[in-house]
Parts: sequence; structure tokens; C-alpha cells
Amino acid sequence: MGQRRKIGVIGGGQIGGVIVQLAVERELGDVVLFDVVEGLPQGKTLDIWAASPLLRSDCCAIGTSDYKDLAGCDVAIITAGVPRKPGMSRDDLLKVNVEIMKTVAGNLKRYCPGAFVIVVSNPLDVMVYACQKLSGLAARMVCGMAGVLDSARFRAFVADAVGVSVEDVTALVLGGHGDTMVPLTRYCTVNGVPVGELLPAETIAAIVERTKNAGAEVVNLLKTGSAFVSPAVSALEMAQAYLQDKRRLCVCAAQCNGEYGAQGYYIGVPVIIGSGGIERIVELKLNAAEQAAFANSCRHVREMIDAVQW
Ligand code: TXD
Repeated sequence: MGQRRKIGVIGGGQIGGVIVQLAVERELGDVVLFDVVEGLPQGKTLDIWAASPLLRSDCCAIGTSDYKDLAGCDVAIITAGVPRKPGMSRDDLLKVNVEIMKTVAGNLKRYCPGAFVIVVSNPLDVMVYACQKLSGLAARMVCGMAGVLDSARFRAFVADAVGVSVEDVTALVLGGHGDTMVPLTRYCTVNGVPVGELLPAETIAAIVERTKNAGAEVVNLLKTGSAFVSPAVSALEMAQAYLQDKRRLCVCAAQCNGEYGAQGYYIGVPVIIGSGGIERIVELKLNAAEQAAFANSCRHVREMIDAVQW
């Protein structure tokens, strides 16, 4: 591969496949797709390579089941694991996916210790904690993708309810990636206009609930897996912010060391992502109700972390 940036994707399933396709399409860099299923990464990347003349992309993608091909990756996106099936909670995935993360983390440390790592696998807040703990990589270079997705879901629902372009809606959804997430309605605006001036309180409350359940809504409709396009696009937003030093303010699972009262574990908070990785955690002045909701989310994440035999 030439001097282009190198993006590693570990886990070539539903989300991983879309990530590779979009990364090539946007010419973010050359891509190495890793999976343990023989042929899966090779087949998916060969398919995308065939599309490259039509995608007008000179970036290449290769598939592998050998971790050494990840050597020197600038970014590593981890989707390895088992997705939910109807009736399963994200927590049910805990034990299975932490075991997988042990292998992944060791190979990150060995082959691409300088990479900016974006964890996608669920249960997200524990998996990103596991990845950093088991790899020993700098906390600012390991983050989790959830807040960008949850905020996008909230934004889409608000845009639809108000009847405006999705481009004009900004929103922040903090906390753990699950039922205890915290959509900050007070910070949601349509091009600067607070959403509370555009929608009745009960409509906003309904959107908050739909956002919290949006993942399950897709799982129940698909019956065989979970959302995969929106998570893929969300992870790429974060990768692009790092690769192009865009200094994006977005919500992602970052290691807090006292910020928002969280000590030493990962949870969804507003951060700035640039070439330094998680360059800054942005502390908002939450009101009492927001603080209580966030503290509740922290408790749930802590309980999941404590449930693992590290
Ligand atoms: O917002 C978020 N963070 C969530 C994340 C949004 C949606 C889905 N979320 C989770 O991402 C989901 O619950 C799963 O834990 C991951 C990946 O979801 P995906 O839908 O892509 O699952 P797939 O299609 O089953 O792909 C997982 C791939 C599959 O190809 C396996 O062969 C591979 O992971 N896999 C492994 N790769 C590497 N190493 C190991 N050990 C391994 N085990 C399985």
C-alpha cells in the first residue's frame, strides 16, 4: 500500500462491511478488514475493490484473518463480536464480547499501538473500557462509538417532528449506550432555535423515548441483527475527525477521570476529536435533573464493568 492513511476494521460483519465501503468511497485511506471467518473479509473487500472504478476511489481494501496485516494502522475500528437478537439486551452480550476483546486488544498493542481506536461492539461502554484496559493504549487514543449514533437518531426524529432539514438540527445524547442514555433536550436546537420553542413538551418526551429504544426498534424489525448503516456512518465520522484533524465536538465514550463525576471508566460525554485523539472532554453545566440522569447512567455502566471477572 502507498502513503495513504491506513484504516483497520476488526470484524467484517454487517457494520464492518459498510465501514469499509464508505471509507473507500470517501477515500479516507487504504483499508484492511480483519475477521476470523475464513473468506468473509477477503470476499467483502474483493467486492468493494471491483466497485472502486465506479466509486472513483483509488483507495484499496484487503481482507485478512492474520492480525499482522493490521501493522501500522492509523485508525482501528472494532466491530468484532456478537450482535443482539430479539429479546437480548446489550448486557447479554457482555461476557461473549469481552472474551473477544481480550484477543483484539492484545493484537492492537502488538501491531498498531499508535492507532486511534474506535470501539463499536456492544455492550459499548464496557467493551471500550475493556479495550483500553487490556491493550494498555493511551486513554485519549481509545474511544467508543455510541453518542454520535444516538445523537443522530435524536436529530432525525426532531427534524421530522419540526419539519426541517436534518442538517439544521444539533443534539447531544450523553451517558451509556442503552436505556439509561441521556438526550439533553435543553441543548437541542434547530439552527440555534431551542427545540423547546418549536415542539410541545410531550412531543419532545416521546422523541427522547424513541431515541432510547431506537436500537431495539431496528432489532425487532430485522429479527436477525441490529442497526448497521447508522453505526457505520457514525464510526466513520469519528475516524474522519481524527484523520483530518477536524476537531469535531461530538459525544463519544471517553475515559473520564473526574469529569461529570465519573472516575476511571468510559461513558458518553461531549469531546473534541482531532489528530491528538480525544483532545478534550467538554464539561457542560448540567442542571439537577440532567445530572441525576447522568449519574444513573454511570451507575449502570459501573455495574456492568463490576460484573466482569477482569
Ligand atoms: O452504537 C453502537 N455502538 C452499536 C454497536 C450499534 C449497533 C450494533 N452494535 C454492536 O456492534 C453489535 O451489538 C455487535 O456487538 C457489533 C457488531 O455488529 P454487527 O451487526 O456488525 O455484527 P455482525 O454482522 O455479527 O459482525 C460481527 C463480526 C462477524 O463478522 C464475526 O465473524 C466477527 O465480528 N467476529 C470476530 N472478528 C474478529 N475476532 C473475533 N474473535 C471475532 N468474533 C466474531
